[in-house]
Amino acid sequence: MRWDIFCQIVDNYGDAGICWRLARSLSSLHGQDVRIFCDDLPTLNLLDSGVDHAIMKRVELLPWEASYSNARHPVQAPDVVLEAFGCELPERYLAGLFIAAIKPIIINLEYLSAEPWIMDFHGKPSPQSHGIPKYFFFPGFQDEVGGLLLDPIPLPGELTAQKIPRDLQEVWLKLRPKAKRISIFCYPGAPLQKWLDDLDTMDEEFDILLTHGHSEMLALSTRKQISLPKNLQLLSIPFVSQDEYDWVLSQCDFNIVRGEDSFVRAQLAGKPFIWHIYPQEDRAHEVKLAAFLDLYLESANQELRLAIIAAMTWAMPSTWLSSIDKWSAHSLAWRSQLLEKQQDGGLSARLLRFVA
Ligand code: TRH
Repeated sequence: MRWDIFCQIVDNYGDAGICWRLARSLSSLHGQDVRIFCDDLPTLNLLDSGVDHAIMKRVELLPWEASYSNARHPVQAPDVVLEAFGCELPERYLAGLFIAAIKPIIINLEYLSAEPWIMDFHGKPSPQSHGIPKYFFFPGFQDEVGGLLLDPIPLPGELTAQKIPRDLQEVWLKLRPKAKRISIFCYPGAPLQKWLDDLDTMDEEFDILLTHGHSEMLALSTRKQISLPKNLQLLSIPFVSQDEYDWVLSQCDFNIVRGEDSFVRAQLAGKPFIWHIYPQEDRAHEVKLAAFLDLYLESANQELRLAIIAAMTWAMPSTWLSSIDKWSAHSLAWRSQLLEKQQDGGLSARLLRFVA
């Protein structure tokens, strides 16, 4: 079928990251023809570097305005229109759908949530005055909802250690063999400098991989550096492609991730992680985090539960790092459990079945 995905970039990279990953999955795994209309193509293009161009033929990246340029209407009416994260469709594009011979269906792809209430809304119609059928689609962890965007499923770290991505080879040479590796991808509001200072008091070596823009974030937040770190080595890495970022997550012992897509990728990497959830003023993010931890910690004993809740709420590493080995085992078990529950192909497969 033909899919038109509308991607409005709010801020950060996640809206583009999810749309791109979904488009790749629908085209390369499910043989669909996909067009992405995006209002910030440079961000989208930043993510799609390094992808084999065989699938690029099936995925067309277009500027937002191209969705209602006359040249394209109404000849190629799509079968499915996907509004990512509830972005509004351009009026003229919508008008073009009305005169299409066969009406598409519209899907409102919501943000990923572990909250139970989404089970009551997933797959429900969202009646529109224009009469074209529209449905809510909620990604999530429970069996009854839209599933997780898993593709491509990253291989476990030990299988991919050798092939170091070109853009990371220089940094990888600086890694110390005995040091624990931690990647950092969080929002500016995190107490990152304090967190690293505390980590430096542990008598263990840590190589800290700062993703794109985080060393600047640290420089801004650092009080006058009293002394050079004793055990930490701070290394900056460039913004790499999604698959290369997956590789970094798999090669680290611990990852700090954020938003939605890297949050799922960290779980698939099978390593302990901190999810720096996108902060919302009404503290709704705390409810979302608690809902996820309810699922994530279901099989954890009390000691591990307390350690992980402390870590996820930015307690200093010295208060919970002693549980890291148990957490490592737990995160591998969680990865297997996720893959087991999503063996139906996860979000893209469930989306296809729903549309069918
Ligand atoms: O960038 P984010 O903070 O995006 C967030 C989420 O989309 C959230 O739902 C939304 O409300 C908010 O924006 C506005 O985090 P996220 O979701 O992890 O998206 C980052 C994407 O960037 C992800 O696909 C991974 C990718 N990435 C790379 O491709 N290379 C890199 O080097 C890095 C650090 C990330």
